[in-house]
Amino acid sequence: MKKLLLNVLVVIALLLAGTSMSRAQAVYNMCSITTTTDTAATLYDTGGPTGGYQISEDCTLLVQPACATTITLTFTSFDSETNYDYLYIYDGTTTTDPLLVTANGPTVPTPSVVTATSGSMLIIWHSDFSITANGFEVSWTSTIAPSVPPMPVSPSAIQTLHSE
Ligand SMILES: [Ca+2]
Repeated sequence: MKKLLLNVLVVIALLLAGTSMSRAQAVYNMCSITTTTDTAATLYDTGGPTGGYQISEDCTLLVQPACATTITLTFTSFDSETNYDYLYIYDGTTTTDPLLVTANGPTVPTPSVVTATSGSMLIIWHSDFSITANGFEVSWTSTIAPSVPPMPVSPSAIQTLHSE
């Protein structure tokens, strides 16, 4: 019986550890990485939270959290040169996948919150050869498919996990 209690405590501890891990938010600038498996993060233009972007930037960021059923991206701020500097958000891994939103100009796009359901989100940024602006701040969160059955978990199942 004590062993069962210990096992239950171990499972609870693992669940808590998982929760706190998914709460730790990364912060990136566009063009600093090309892929990420982060379930949640904040993304700025190349100038970061305080600076604008530069001319002639072309970058992609593929967001692919493991087992993501949804990835939801929210525009916190947006400011680019109208008609020339764009941020595209796709539901998938390539530009042939559904385009969720295109952002350009001095305000956040409509819709300002988009959700990818393919398991991947492709973010593409382009600025042309002249004129820059303040850039953007976006952030995403994910819904992850459960990888183990929810409670109740049998003691024998926990033993199996431990022996692996
Ligand atoms: Ca420009």
